[in-house]
Amino acid sequence: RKPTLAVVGATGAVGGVMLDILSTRQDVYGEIRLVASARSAGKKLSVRGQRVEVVALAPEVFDGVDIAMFDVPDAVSAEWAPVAAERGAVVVDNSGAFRMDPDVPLVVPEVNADDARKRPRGIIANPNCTTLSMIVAIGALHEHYGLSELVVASYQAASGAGQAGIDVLYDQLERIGGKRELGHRAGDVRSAVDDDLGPFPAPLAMNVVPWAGSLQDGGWSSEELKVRNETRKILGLPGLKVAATCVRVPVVTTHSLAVHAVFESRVDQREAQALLAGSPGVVLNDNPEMYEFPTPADVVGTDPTWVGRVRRSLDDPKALDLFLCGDNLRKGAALNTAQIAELVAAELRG
Ligand code: 2RA
Repeated sequence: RKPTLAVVGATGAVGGVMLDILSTRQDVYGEIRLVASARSAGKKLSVRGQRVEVVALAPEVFDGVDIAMFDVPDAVSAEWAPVAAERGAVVVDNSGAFRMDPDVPLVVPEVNADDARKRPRGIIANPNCTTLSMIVAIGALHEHYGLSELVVASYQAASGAGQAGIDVLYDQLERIGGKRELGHRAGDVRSAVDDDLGPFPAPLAMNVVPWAGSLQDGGWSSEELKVRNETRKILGLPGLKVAATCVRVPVVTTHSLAVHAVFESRVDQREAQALLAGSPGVVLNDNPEMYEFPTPADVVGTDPTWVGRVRRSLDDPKALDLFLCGDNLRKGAALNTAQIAELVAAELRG
Protein backbone atom coordinates (compact mmCIF):
# COMPACT_ATOMS: atom_id res chain seq x y z
CA ARG A 1 0.00 0.00 0.00
CA LYS A 2 1.08 3.58 -0.60
CA PRO A 3 2.24 5.39 2.57
CA THR A 4 -0.14 7.67 4.47
CA LEU A 5 1.21 11.22 4.68
CA ALA A 6 0.41 13.94 7.21
CA VAL A 7 1.23 17.59 6.41
CA VAL A 8 1.48 19.51 9.69
CA GLY A 9 1.35 23.28 9.18
CA ALA A 10 -0.63 22.99 5.95
CA THR A 11 -2.07 26.51 6.20
CA GLY A 12 1.22 28.47 6.40
CA ALA A 13 3.26 30.15 3.64
CA VAL A 14 5.38 27.03 3.14
CA GLY A 15 2.36 24.75 3.63
CA GLY A 16 0.67 26.30 0.62
CA VAL A 17 3.73 25.65 -1.54
CA MET A 18 3.86 22.11 -0.17
CA LEU A 19 0.30 21.37 -1.34
CA ASP A 20 1.23 22.70 -4.80
CA ILE A 21 4.31 20.46 -4.87
CA LEU A 22 2.34 17.41 -3.72
CA SER A 23 -0.17 18.11 -6.49
CA THR A 24 2.41 18.36 -9.25
CA ARG A 25 5.16 15.86 -8.40
CA GLN A 26 4.75 12.11 -8.91
CA ASP A 27 2.09 10.97 -6.44
CA VAL A 28 3.62 8.34 -4.14
CA TYR A 29 1.14 8.63 -1.27
CA GLY A 30 -2.12 7.02 -0.29
CA GLU A 31 -4.15 9.14 2.11
CA ILE A 32 -2.89 12.70 2.75
CA ARG A 33 -3.99 14.29 6.04
CA LEU A 34 -3.77 18.07 6.46
CA VAL A 35 -3.06 19.17 10.02
CA ALA A 36 -2.90 22.64 11.55
CA SER A 37 -3.68 24.50 14.76
CA ALA A 38 -7.19 24.25 16.17
CA ARG A 39 -8.04 27.72 14.85
CA SER A 40 -7.43 26.53 11.27
CA ALA A 41 -9.25 23.21 11.70
CA GLY A 42 -12.27 22.84 9.45
CA LYS A 43 -10.78 24.80 6.54
CA LYS A 44 -10.80 22.92 3.24
CA LEU A 45 -7.64 23.04 1.10
CA SER A 46 -6.92 21.60 -2.34
CA VAL A 47 -4.32 18.90 -2.80
CA ARG A 48 -4.02 16.51 -5.74
CA GLY A 49 -7.16 18.07 -7.17
CA GLN A 50 -9.28 17.18 -4.14
CA ARG A 51 -10.66 19.35 -1.35
CA VAL A 52 -9.33 18.06 1.97
CA GLU A 53 -10.52 19.28 5.38
CA VAL A 54 -7.83 20.47 7.80
CA VAL A 55 -7.85 18.67 11.16
CA ALA A 56 -6.56 20.05 14.46
CA LEU A 57 -3.14 18.91 15.70
CA ALA A 58 -3.69 16.10 18.24
CA PRO A 59 -1.86 12.84 19.03
CA GLU A 60 -4.45 10.65 17.29
CA VAL A 61 -4.02 12.38 13.91
CA PHE A 62 -0.73 10.45 13.64
CA ASP A 63 -2.33 6.99 14.08
CA GLY A 64 -1.71 5.09 10.85
CA VAL A 65 0.54 7.83 9.46
CA ASP A 66 3.73 6.57 7.80
CA ILE A 67 5.37 9.94 7.04
CA ALA A 68 4.68 13.28 8.74
CA MET A 69 5.98 16.52 7.24
CA PHE A 70 6.23 19.32 9.78
CA ASP A 71 6.36 23.00 8.83
CA VAL A 72 5.61 24.74 12.12
CA PRO A 73 7.54 26.91 14.60
CA ASP A 74 10.46 25.30 16.44
CA ALA A 75 8.54 24.96 19.72
CA VAL A 76 5.64 23.13 18.04
CA SER A 77 8.01 20.70 16.32
CA ALA A 78 9.95 20.17 19.54
CA GLU A 79 6.72 19.11 21.28
CA TRP A 80 4.93 17.23 18.52
CA ALA A 81 7.53 15.59 16.26
CA PRO A 82 8.42 13.04 19.01
CA VAL A 83 4.67 12.36 19.47
CA ALA A 84 4.32 11.58 15.77
CA ALA A 85 7.46 9.41 15.82
CA GLU A 86 6.19 7.49 18.87
CA ARG A 87 3.02 6.67 16.91
CA GLY A 88 5.08 5.19 14.08
CA ALA A 89 5.51 8.08 11.64
CA VAL A 90 8.85 9.04 10.13
CA VAL A 91 8.98 12.79 10.71
CA VAL A 92 10.52 15.20 8.18
CA ASP A 93 10.85 18.43 10.13
CA ASN A 94 11.42 21.81 8.47
CA SER A 95 11.88 23.65 11.78
CA GLY A 96 15.18 24.32 13.52
CA ALA A 97 14.24 22.22 16.54
CA PHE A 98 16.30 19.11 15.70
CA ARG A 99 18.77 20.20 12.97
CA MET A 100 21.83 20.06 15.26
CA ASP A 101 20.70 16.98 17.22
CA PRO A 102 23.40 14.30 16.69
CA ASP A 103 20.64 11.66 16.49
CA VAL A 104 18.80 13.50 13.73
CA PRO A 105 20.17 13.54 10.17
CA LEU A 106 20.14 16.88 8.33
CA VAL A 107 19.43 15.96 4.70
CA VAL A 108 19.67 17.47 1.22
CA PRO A 109 18.87 14.59 -1.18
CA GLU A 110 21.29 15.82 -3.89
CA VAL A 111 24.13 16.00 -1.34
CA ASN A 112 23.72 13.40 1.44
CA ALA A 113 20.61 11.29 0.71
CA ASP A 114 22.01 8.21 2.43
CA ASP A 115 22.07 10.04 5.79
CA ALA A 116 18.25 9.90 5.79
CA ARG A 117 18.36 6.17 6.57
CA LYS A 118 20.12 6.64 9.92
CA ARG A 119 17.37 8.20 12.05
CA PRO A 120 17.39 6.75 15.59
CA ARG A 121 14.68 9.23 16.74
CA GLY A 122 12.50 8.63 13.71
CA ILE A 123 13.06 12.28 12.79
CA ILE A 124 14.86 13.72 9.74
CA ALA A 125 15.60 17.46 9.73
CA ASN A 126 15.28 19.80 6.77
CA PRO A 127 17.92 22.58 6.66
CA ASN A 128 17.23 26.31 6.93
CA CYS A 129 16.15 27.95 3.64
CA THR A 130 19.31 30.09 3.47
CA THR A 131 21.55 27.03 3.71
CA LEU A 132 19.34 25.23 1.17
CA SER A 133 19.60 28.12 -1.30
CA MET A 134 23.30 27.42 -1.79
CA ILE A 135 24.16 23.93 -0.57
CA VAL A 136 23.25 21.87 -3.67
CA ALA A 137 25.70 23.85 -5.81
CA ILE A 138 28.33 24.16 -3.06
CA GLY A 139 28.03 20.42 -2.38
CA ALA A 140 28.71 19.64 -6.04
CA LEU A 141 31.84 21.81 -6.01
CA HIS A 142 32.93 20.26 -2.70
CA GLU A 143 32.64 16.75 -4.13
CA HIS A 144 35.06 17.70 -6.90
CA TYR A 145 37.48 20.13 -5.26
CA GLY A 146 37.22 19.54 -1.49
CA LEU A 147 35.81 22.60 0.31
CA SER A 148 37.91 24.25 3.06
CA GLU A 149 36.34 27.70 3.61
CA LEU A 150 33.20 29.69 2.81
CA VAL A 151 32.66 33.43 3.05
CA VAL A 152 28.98 34.13 2.40
CA ALA A 153 26.75 37.19 2.14
CA SER A 154 23.05 36.41 1.87
CA TYR A 155 20.30 38.60 0.36
CA GLN A 156 17.21 37.09 1.95
CA ALA A 157 13.61 37.50 0.84
CA ALA A 158 10.86 38.76 3.13
CA SER A 159 8.90 35.49 2.87
CA GLY A 160 11.70 33.83 4.83
CA ALA A 161 9.93 35.46 7.76
CA GLY A 162 6.64 33.86 6.73
CA GLN A 163 3.39 35.46 5.65
CA ALA A 164 3.98 38.24 8.18
CA GLY A 165 7.18 39.18 6.39
CA ILE A 166 5.40 39.34 3.04
CA ASP A 167 2.56 41.45 4.45
CA VAL A 168 4.88 43.95 6.17
CA LEU A 169 6.95 44.49 3.00
CA TYR A 170 3.88 45.13 0.86
CA ASP A 171 2.45 47.40 3.56
CA GLN A 172 5.63 49.47 3.59
CA LEU A 173 5.73 49.66 -0.21
CA GLU A 174 2.12 50.86 -0.27
CA ARG A 175 2.92 53.58 2.28
CA ILE A 176 5.82 54.76 0.12
CA GLY A 177 3.46 54.59 -2.83
CA GLY A 178 6.02 55.50 -5.45
CA LYS A 179 6.81 58.86 -3.82
CA ARG A 180 10.07 60.10 -5.31
CA GLU A 181 11.05 62.45 -2.53
CA LEU A 182 14.80 62.92 -2.82
CA GLY A 183 16.58 61.42 0.15
CA HIS A 184 13.44 59.45 0.90
CA ARG A 185 14.26 57.48 3.98
CA ALA A 186 12.52 54.15 4.19
CA GLY A 187 13.31 54.65 7.86
CA ASP A 188 10.13 56.72 8.07
CA VAL A 189 8.15 53.66 7.04
CA ARG A 190 8.04 51.50 10.11
CA SER A 191 6.83 47.90 10.25
CA ALA A 192 3.15 47.23 10.55
CA VAL A 193 2.94 47.99 14.26
CA ASP A 194 5.06 50.89 15.54
CA ASP A 195 5.83 49.55 18.95
CA ASP A 196 6.44 46.04 17.64
CA LEU A 197 9.44 45.42 15.42
CA GLY A 198 7.37 42.84 13.62
CA PRO A 199 9.33 40.35 11.53
CA PHE A 200 12.12 42.85 10.78
CA PRO A 201 14.04 45.09 13.21
CA ALA A 202 14.16 47.94 10.68
CA PRO A 203 12.18 49.10 7.67
CA LEU A 204 12.70 46.83 4.67
CA ALA A 205 11.17 48.69 1.70
CA MET A 206 13.82 50.75 -0.15
CA ASN A 207 16.33 49.46 2.39
CA VAL A 208 18.39 46.44 3.39
CA VAL A 209 18.53 45.08 6.95
CA PRO A 210 21.77 43.31 8.02
CA TRP A 211 19.92 41.03 10.38
CA ALA A 212 17.92 37.76 10.40
CA GLY A 213 16.96 35.76 13.47
CA SER A 214 18.17 36.39 17.02
CA LEU A 215 21.34 37.76 18.68
CA GLN A 216 23.97 35.15 19.58
CA ASP A 217 27.41 35.36 21.22
CA GLY A 218 29.94 37.69 19.67
CA GLY A 219 27.32 39.69 17.76
CA TRP A 220 26.49 36.89 15.32
CA SER A 221 22.87 36.33 14.30
CA SER A 222 21.19 32.93 14.68
CA GLU A 223 20.78 32.86 10.92
CA GLU A 224 24.52 33.25 10.34
CA LEU A 225 25.31 30.45 12.78
CA LYS A 226 22.68 28.22 11.11
CA VAL A 227 24.39 28.67 7.73
CA ARG A 228 27.73 27.79 9.35
CA ASN A 229 26.64 24.85 11.49
CA GLU A 230 24.24 23.30 8.99
CA THR A 231 26.73 23.47 6.12
CA ARG A 232 29.32 21.72 8.30
CA LYS A 233 26.86 18.98 9.27
CA ILE A 234 25.46 18.35 5.76
CA LEU A 235 28.91 18.15 4.17
CA GLY A 236 30.43 16.26 7.13
CA LEU A 237 33.10 18.93 7.57
CA PRO A 238 33.16 19.78 11.29
CA GLY A 239 36.23 21.99 10.84
CA LEU A 240 34.96 23.93 7.79
CA LYS A 241 35.65 27.66 8.10
CA VAL A 242 32.42 29.59 7.48
CA ALA A 243 31.84 33.34 7.82
CA ALA A 244 28.29 34.35 6.94
CA THR A 245 26.63 37.78 6.95
CA CYS A 246 22.88 37.44 6.53
CA VAL A 247 21.01 40.43 5.12
CA ARG A 248 17.28 40.90 4.53
CA VAL A 249 16.38 42.61 1.22
CA PRO A 250 13.07 43.93 -0.19
CA VAL A 251 12.37 40.85 -2.32
CA VAL A 252 9.20 38.86 -1.64
CA THR A 253 10.48 35.35 -2.40
CA THR A 254 13.87 33.92 -3.42
CA HIS A 255 17.08 34.11 -1.44
CA SER A 256 20.35 35.08 -3.09
CA LEU A 257 23.91 34.55 -1.86
CA ALA A 258 27.33 35.87 -2.87
CA VAL A 259 29.86 33.16 -2.04
CA HIS A 260 33.64 33.04 -1.85
CA ALA A 261 34.57 29.36 -1.66
CA VAL A 262 38.10 28.10 -0.96
CA PHE A 263 39.01 24.51 -1.84
CA GLU A 264 41.78 22.03 -1.11
CA SER A 265 42.74 21.80 -4.80
CA ARG A 266 43.22 24.32 -7.61
CA VAL A 267 40.07 25.30 -9.47
CA ASP A 268 39.35 26.31 -13.03
CA GLN A 269 36.51 28.64 -14.04
CA ARG A 270 35.39 26.73 -17.14
CA GLU A 271 35.69 23.38 -15.39
CA ALA A 272 33.67 24.65 -12.41
CA GLN A 273 30.99 26.05 -14.74
CA ALA A 274 30.73 22.72 -16.58
CA LEU A 275 30.59 20.83 -13.30
CA LEU A 276 27.76 23.01 -12.00
CA ALA A 277 25.84 22.84 -15.28
CA GLY A 278 25.93 19.05 -15.04
CA SER A 279 24.87 18.82 -11.39
CA PRO A 280 21.37 17.56 -10.52
CA GLY A 281 19.21 20.35 -9.10
CA VAL A 282 21.50 23.10 -10.42
CA VAL A 283 20.99 25.50 -13.34
CA LEU A 284 24.00 27.49 -14.59
CA ASN A 285 23.00 30.92 -15.91
CA ASP A 286 26.37 32.57 -16.42
CA ASN A 287 26.95 34.80 -19.43
CA PRO A 288 27.82 38.29 -18.16
CA GLU A 289 28.66 39.48 -21.69
CA MET A 290 24.91 39.26 -22.30
CA TYR A 291 24.05 40.34 -18.77
CA GLU A 292 22.81 36.83 -18.08
CA PHE A 293 22.97 35.85 -14.41
CA PRO A 294 20.40 34.63 -11.89
CA THR A 295 18.07 37.15 -10.23
CA PRO A 296 15.14 36.48 -7.86
CA ALA A 297 12.71 37.72 -10.53
CA ASP A 298 13.81 34.84 -12.81
CA VAL A 299 14.19 32.18 -10.12
CA VAL A 300 11.05 32.57 -7.99
CA GLY A 301 8.66 29.64 -8.43
CA THR A 302 11.33 27.32 -9.82
CA ASP A 303 12.90 24.28 -8.15
CA PRO A 304 16.64 24.39 -8.97
CA THR A 305 19.53 26.26 -7.41
CA TRP A 306 20.59 28.86 -10.00
CA VAL A 307 24.27 29.78 -10.27
CA GLY A 308 26.03 32.60 -12.11
CA ARG A 309 28.98 35.02 -11.95
CA VAL A 310 31.37 32.09 -11.55
CA ARG A 311 34.91 33.50 -11.34
CA ARG A 312 38.29 32.12 -10.33
CA SER A 313 39.38 34.33 -7.43
CA LEU A 314 42.07 36.81 -8.47
CA ASP A 315 44.26 36.15 -5.44
CA ASP A 316 43.84 32.43 -4.86
CA PRO A 317 43.99 29.65 -7.51
CA LYS A 318 42.08 27.43 -5.07
CA ALA A 319 39.08 29.76 -4.71
CA LEU A 320 35.91 30.58 -6.64
CA ASP A 321 33.56 33.56 -6.35
CA LEU A 322 29.97 32.98 -7.41
CA PHE A 323 26.38 34.17 -7.04
CA LEU A 324 23.43 31.86 -6.33
CA CYS A 325 19.64 32.17 -6.15
CA GLY A 326 17.06 29.71 -4.81
CA ASP A 327 13.33 29.97 -4.14
CA ASN A 328 13.31 29.92 -0.33
CA LEU A 329 9.76 28.52 -0.14
CA ARG A 330 10.37 25.73 -2.69
CA LYS A 331 13.86 24.18 -2.54
CA GLY A 332 14.46 26.28 0.56
CA ALA A 333 11.66 24.51 2.41
CA ALA A 334 8.75 22.62 0.86
CA LEU A 335 10.54 20.94 -2.07
CA ASN A 336 13.48 19.64 -0.04
CA THR A 337 11.05 18.34 2.59
CA ALA A 338 9.03 16.65 -0.17
CA GLN A 339 12.18 15.12 -1.68
CA ILE A 340 13.20 13.69 1.70
CA ALA A 341 9.68 12.30 2.22
CA GLU A 342 9.90 10.65 -1.22
CA LEU A 343 13.19 9.00 -0.17
CA VAL A 344 11.41 7.59 2.89
CA ALA A 345 8.38 6.50 0.84
CA ALA A 346 10.68 4.58 -1.52
CA GLU A 347 12.44 2.98 1.46
CA LEU A 348 9.13 1.95 3.07
CA ARG A 349 8.00 0.41 -0.22
CA GLY A 350 11.19 -1.67 -0.07
C1 2RA B 1 14.57 33.47 7.12
N1 2RA B 1 15.97 31.54 6.72
O1 2RA B 1 14.77 33.74 5.93
C2 2RA B 1 15.07 32.17 7.68
C3 2RA B 1 13.92 31.25 8.05
N2 2RA B 1 13.09 30.94 6.97
O2 2RA B 1 13.95 34.21 7.91
